[in-house]
Amino acid sequence: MKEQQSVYHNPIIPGFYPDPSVCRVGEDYYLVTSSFEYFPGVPIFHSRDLVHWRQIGHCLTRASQLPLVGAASSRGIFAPTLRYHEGLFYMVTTNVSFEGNFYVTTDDPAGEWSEPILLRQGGIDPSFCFDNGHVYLTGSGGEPSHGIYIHQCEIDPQTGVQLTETRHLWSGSGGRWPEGPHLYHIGEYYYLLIAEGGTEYGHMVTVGRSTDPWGPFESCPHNPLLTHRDEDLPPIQGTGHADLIEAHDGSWWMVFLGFRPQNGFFHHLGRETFLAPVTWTADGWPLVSPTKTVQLRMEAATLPAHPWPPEPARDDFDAPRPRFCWNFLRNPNPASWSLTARPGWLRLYGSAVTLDAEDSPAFLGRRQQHFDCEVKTLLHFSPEHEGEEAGLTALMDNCHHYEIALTRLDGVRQIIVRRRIGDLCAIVGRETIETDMVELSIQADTDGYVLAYALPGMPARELATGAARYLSTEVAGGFTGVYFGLYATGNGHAVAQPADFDWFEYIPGEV
Ligand code: 6LW
Repeated sequence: MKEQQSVYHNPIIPGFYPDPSVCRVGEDYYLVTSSFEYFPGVPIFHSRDLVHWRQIGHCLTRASQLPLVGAASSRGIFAPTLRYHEGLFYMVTTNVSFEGNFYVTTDDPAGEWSEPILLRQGGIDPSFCFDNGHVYLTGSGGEPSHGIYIHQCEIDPQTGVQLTETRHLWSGSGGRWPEGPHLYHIGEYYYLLIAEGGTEYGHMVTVGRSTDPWGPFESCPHNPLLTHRDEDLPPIQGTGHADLIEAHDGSWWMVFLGFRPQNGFFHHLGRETFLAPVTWTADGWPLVSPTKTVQLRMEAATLPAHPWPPEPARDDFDAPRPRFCWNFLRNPNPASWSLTARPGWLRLYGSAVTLDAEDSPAFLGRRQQHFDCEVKTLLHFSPEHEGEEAGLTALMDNCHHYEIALTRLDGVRQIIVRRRIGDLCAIVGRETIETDMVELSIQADTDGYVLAYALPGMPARELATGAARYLSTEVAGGFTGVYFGLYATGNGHAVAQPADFDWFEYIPGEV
């Protein structure tokens, strides 16, 4: 018999993994999160204990499911909902840059998902509730100028066709931006769990209930169920956008997003996935905790622990497909990268497009998931023409990133560090080098980044630093978090030679 754990740690999925939604199939749990302008989209995770998650794929792996050409940063895919019903998984979400609300289905969550089925109902944050032959599509709609509210219609799950008009359902408990709704039929009530307050420091989870799926909904007397808006800034803020789940042992849980401010007032890892146990009051309302807050170290009995083997720190690029942790920016040009052209290396073919564009530069990146960590790569690149560049970046969005790169500048081969912070862009470190083989590294802590390089057989040389604050949500805005990326660009023209990366290491520190 496996041991129950009495302690677990939040966030359960660190780094930019917001708007979590969870479903259960027997003793298996599946979870999805938002992905915005990154491709493939909507990462999907598997767990056996709700605490330990491992990624098993993405729901949106084809451009036909996920058009992102020209999508602005923090647009693209907003909050998804994952549900399982009679042998099929349904993932419903919004591509705010293209077709709006749609869903995809599969019988194998680790495999390919269907082509998108478009939904007529507008707004964001769509969710399905399967209920005795009815399928309710609940979402957040209205107009910012006339008020946002939760709305709903009934659909045919085979075709997506809307069977009823969209109706106003609930405006929440009084907070701004009622959104992220999920409807559940539990016992004699329909519970409508929503987020209010906006996905920043005022965020909260609230609930209403009704005996009818169309309402009227009575607001829970102890709303909000969860909020950190009245807590000291560190360690957790912005908790909201939750999804409720009954575990196979009958215990109840909630996954939700939150963020961890650093040094006072900023957070740069994005909104992360958290977990809290839920109990029920005698009069049938869910309760997270009497304080309405959660901790990083949660003292709670969980399902029997089921950890997964840790991901190896080093990616040797010897598989033909990128590992699940990797993402492209928007829809990558298939000719911009290869894992087979030079076996055992990632090859990037730089185009004119730079990291500054809301476009698809030659780029492969993964989330920064730990405040303290180090990333390293071995680059082989011969910049022939002025401006040709390849390197390693810490990137919040197209206007906020730091990079260390091998380039040709003023007719000479150089290693540079560039800081791009909003309208300010400067090369803040540069050294001439002879070789075309160089190890690049970025060392991160809660304050910022140290960008360094090492020539073969030589100790590393620190070239410049960058403050984490300028890659934070408070500075950059938006909904995402920092990525570490490998990239190549000709800064206005195509690069003559490909950039080859032999390996990449992500060495985590403490969560
Ligand atoms: C998400 C919505 C939200 O769709 O942010 O403000 C959006 N809250 O619930 C993107 O995560």
